[in-house]
Amino acid sequence: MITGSGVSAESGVPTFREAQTGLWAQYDPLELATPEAFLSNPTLVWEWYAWRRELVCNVRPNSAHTALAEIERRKPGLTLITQNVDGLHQRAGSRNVVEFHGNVHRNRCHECRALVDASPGAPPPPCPGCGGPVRPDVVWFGEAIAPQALQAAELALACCQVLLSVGTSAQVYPAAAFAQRALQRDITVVEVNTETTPLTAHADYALKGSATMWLPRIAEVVR
Ligand code: BV8
Repeated sequence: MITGSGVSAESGVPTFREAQTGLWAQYDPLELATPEAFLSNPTLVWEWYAWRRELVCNVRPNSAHTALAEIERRKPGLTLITQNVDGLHQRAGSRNVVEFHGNVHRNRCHECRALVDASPGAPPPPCPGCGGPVRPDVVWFGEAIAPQALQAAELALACCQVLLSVGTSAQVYPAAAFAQRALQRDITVVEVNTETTPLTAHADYALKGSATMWLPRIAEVVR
């Protein structure tokens, strides 16, 4: 299972490529979600994540999130690899979640990577351990995926028979490579998306439509 921001869309969380709203409409997420943007303007990047964190805290998981948690209860071997940083899968009850791009509710030191408690308000003080700048514990463009997340995702791919790709534009790597690698290994790939993506033509089953339309139905037939 791999999910993208389309799963959270129906909870009211803008997908990564949708225009940000309000003050943030003038910024491109692909540019803000980078170490360069943080180092050149830490306050701006911190405030963007504070806005996203608050937005996510004020929404609820939707029926796609709860259907995925139900599928995991019926299929304990399910691994949910999510590109989303909003924590909504865990709030819906999913347990075996690989946060491939981190989690916006955690903060860490940009230098020593130690997790740091920081209030979501004003930009945080320097890292208490090494004095480095504190930033959200997410993976930015140009940064490597955390080794433990990469290892967990590779393990899941190594032993999976069906890969469900839900609500992702399949354009961000290395996450997008998983479905492609699954197809090369004769793993059945099912895509759920409201639009066509680079994966659609290659998937074994491309289910056009929303995550909240398809995932409860899939949960119904999973025994
Ligand atoms: C790295 C956290 C190397 C931050 C994010 C080839 C190989 C390797 C790397 C690259 C490569 N080519 C390019 C790269 C570099 C880059 C990359 O992929 N760039 C893209 C733009 C081409 N990748 C990286 O930089 C990665 N790191 O490669 O490091 C390295 C190695 C060693 C040492 C140093 C470096 C890191 C990428 C991680 C970036 N961080 N998030 C944050 O969130 O602020 S990515 C970000 O995009 C989000 O996590 C988001 O989830 C993710 C992917 O987007 P989607 O989830 O797919 O969202 P999107 O809006 O695109 O699409 C939504 C989809 O949902 C749409 O298809 C829509 O139709 C659908 N939808 C909408 N509503 C619904 C729906 N579907 C169903 N139901 C609905 N209701």
